[in-house]
Amino acid sequence: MKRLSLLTLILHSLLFTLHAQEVPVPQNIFARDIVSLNGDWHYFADPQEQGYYGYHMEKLPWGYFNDAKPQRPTDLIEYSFDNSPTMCVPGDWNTQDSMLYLYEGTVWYRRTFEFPQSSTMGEGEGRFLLYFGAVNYEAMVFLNGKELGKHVGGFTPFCYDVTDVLRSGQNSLVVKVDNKRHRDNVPTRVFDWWNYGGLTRDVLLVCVRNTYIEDYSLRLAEKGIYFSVSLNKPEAGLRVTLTIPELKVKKTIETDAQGKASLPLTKTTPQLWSPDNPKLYDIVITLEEDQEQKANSQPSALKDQIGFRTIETRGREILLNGKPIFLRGICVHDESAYTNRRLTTKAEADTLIAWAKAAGCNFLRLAHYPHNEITIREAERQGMLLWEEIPVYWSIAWDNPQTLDNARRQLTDMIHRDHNRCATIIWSIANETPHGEARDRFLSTLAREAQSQDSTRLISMAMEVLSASNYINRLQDNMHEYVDVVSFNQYVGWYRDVSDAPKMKWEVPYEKPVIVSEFGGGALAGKHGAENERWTEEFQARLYRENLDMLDKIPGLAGTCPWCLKDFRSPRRLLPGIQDHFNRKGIISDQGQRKQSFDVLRHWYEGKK
Ligand code: GCB
Repeated sequence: MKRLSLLTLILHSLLFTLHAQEVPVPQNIFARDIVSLNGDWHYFADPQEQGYYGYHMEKLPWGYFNDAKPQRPTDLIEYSFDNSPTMCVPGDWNTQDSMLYLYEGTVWYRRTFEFPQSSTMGEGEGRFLLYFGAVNYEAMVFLNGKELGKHVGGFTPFCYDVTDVLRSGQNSLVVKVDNKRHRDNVPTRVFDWWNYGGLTRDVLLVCVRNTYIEDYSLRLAEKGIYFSVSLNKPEAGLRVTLTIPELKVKKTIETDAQGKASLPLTKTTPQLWSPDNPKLYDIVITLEEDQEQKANSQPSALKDQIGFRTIETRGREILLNGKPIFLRGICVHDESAYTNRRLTTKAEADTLIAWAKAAGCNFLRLAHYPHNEITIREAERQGMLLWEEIPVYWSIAWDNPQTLDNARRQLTDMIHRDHNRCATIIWSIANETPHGEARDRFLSTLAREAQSQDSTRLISMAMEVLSASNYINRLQDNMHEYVDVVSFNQYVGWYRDVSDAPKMKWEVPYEKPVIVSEFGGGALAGKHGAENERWTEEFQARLYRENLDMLDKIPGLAGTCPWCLKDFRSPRRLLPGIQDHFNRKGIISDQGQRKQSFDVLRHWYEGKK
């Protein structure tokens, strides 16, 4: 009996590995031939993971991923997706089911779908990819009972080739999602935001040809534009055509033996993208099919909108398109206004961007992990510069090579997803990390990785300031060598005495631009009182006035990002009647009320235009 089940297990795992494979996420997924698998998914919580492990913690071949149903009256099956409630995907589970508000553990999700969904789908040559925009934190994906793989990291997309696992008729897609916090994860066990669990971004079935454009890049070069493209396999001699109608560009190039091609367009001078002129160009990239496919198919066309700009530093200045710019920023979490849940729609992204613009901002720090791609695209359309970040936050397990691999993968995936988005000017590799050799090794590896993946943007990280004496703060961090912009967080007036700001002096001994990546304090919207009474709007407004005066004196100040745009949920914020699970450092409340600090900031930013 034992032997038989071992054999079953071996066969089972062999089948799993034979049939599906994780593949790189194709660039610009929304422009592909996609079928949405969003909508209502059945779900249930499984705090002991009994749908995956037996009572001796052995893996179960008959786990919940089989989506089994009793066939005979005697059958014992102690779960049922069909009879479980549904929740909306994309979305977090915490705000959709009050029982799951603070839940951290495993939830099983299932949806069924018909395949093919149209008469042409699935005919002839082609592959099918299953795409997840983000699943927090660990996802195990099963299609028709077969395990496709496991993905770790809550904010970046991933994809499986499911061509051989799809079946015609009804398919069952099951995802085991686990958002338990662990010391060795990225982020680690403690962080100041809500640990929203679930299938938080889109789930899509993507139809591609056998050979398809996996990635492409268009950017401003020293002269004109530089275009490069790579296929999903090393196929030579395939013709790729780039069209930019407004610039009268139509050029065809051929792939080399690695399935790559590139082209400098030296005579093309696009208008430059900037917050004042967020000019985007429609582009089309087509891949001519190989001979076999040519006969019965149209060339596949990929459409995108691309902006062109440069970003660099000169001494202590940041230059956008060659001109110094002051980054009038603000920090924000990937959480919707009013409903206060994981952001999932364009309208929700637009609200946050509109609020930031009303406060006079031209720059958003997307804290502390990669945000929804919708926000990045909307920011690009609306002329909002961006800082993107990975969740290397506070005290990561610096000595664990797997933790480094995890962080590196999140960084690479973020860069891969957004490298064509001109709004993004800074990749941030960390936030408020404790100084030390192991940390320096870890972070310098990430900085070098970001630099090698993308030399067209600036690298930064939010550093911590260790005060040298009571009223002199000197920034000292070995990581200064590895970043292009020196950024630091500081909470003078909040985590230290409220009256300190006017006395404080700052020293930044590096010949690099400086961004104050956080400062601020809490206030409950509508609570009024004296300027020295904590939690009042008056207290927060005073803190803003004094901090802004203080920061203005920092030599090389090239931008500020107060913490933060909107009150956001955090399980660390417990004070009843004031916090109630919200970090109250927003200049706007969770219900959209502007606090007095909003006007203080807006006024200061007026003077920085
Ligand atoms: C910080 C963190 C940020 C917190 C903030 C606070 O330094 O970077 O994630 O939410 O302070 O409110 O204390």
